[in-house]
Amino acid sequence: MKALFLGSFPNELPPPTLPEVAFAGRSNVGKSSAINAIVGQNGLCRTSGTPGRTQAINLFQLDDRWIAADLPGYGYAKVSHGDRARWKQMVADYFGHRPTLRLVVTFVDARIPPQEIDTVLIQSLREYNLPMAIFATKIDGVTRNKRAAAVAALGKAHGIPADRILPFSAHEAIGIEDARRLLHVVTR
Ligand SMILES: Nc1nc2c(ncn2[C@@H]2O[C@H](COP(=O)(O)OP(=O)(O)O)[C@@H](O)[C@H]2O)c(=O)[nH]1
Ligand SMILES: [Mg+2]
Repeated sequence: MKALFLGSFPNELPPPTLPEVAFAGRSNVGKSSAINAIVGQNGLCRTSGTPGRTQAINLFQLDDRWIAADLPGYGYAKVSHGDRARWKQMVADYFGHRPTLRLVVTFVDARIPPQEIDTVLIQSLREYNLPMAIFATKIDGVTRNKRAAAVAALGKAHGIPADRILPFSAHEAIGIEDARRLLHVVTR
């Protein structure tokens, strides 16, 4: 996939143009790794072992045709009250004012029980009436015969049919082709 970094935007975004897909998830969930794997370019998004403090939306233009918006991670315990409020404001502005937004992908960690904070985000996406998908990432960390049950539990907790949750792993290249197909279809 041809990729062009459009910039890191802590405040105002460039005006909406091409069809856009947003990627959301808790800090450290594996979002940057997943975007890199889907785009096929390691190092496009910075990955790290320590939850970042990036409070900005990073935009990438892909195949001259669509835009990926990497939203700041949430749920990191050590951020200040002010940062948390800023995060809320930023994503509310974004979800409410991006007419080109075709899909919001929420990444959840397949290795741990469903997280309340993810339910909160998914519920707010519903309130904005935004189409959504869930990528259950780090699925490599779940024993093969327990993967279906893990996905079912996530679906039940977040109120999403299990067949709309994509098992994913950047490390073991699981779900990458399905993700590419989905993103291609929604940005057509
Ligand atoms: N086991 C496993 N670990 C992953 C996977 N994807 C990312 N990670 C690890 O999770 C940590 C955070 O990854 P990163 O992509 O920076 O997460 P982000 O904060 O959500 O952007 C890093 O240590 C990655 O190596 C995956 O598919 N499987
Ligand atoms: Mg990241």
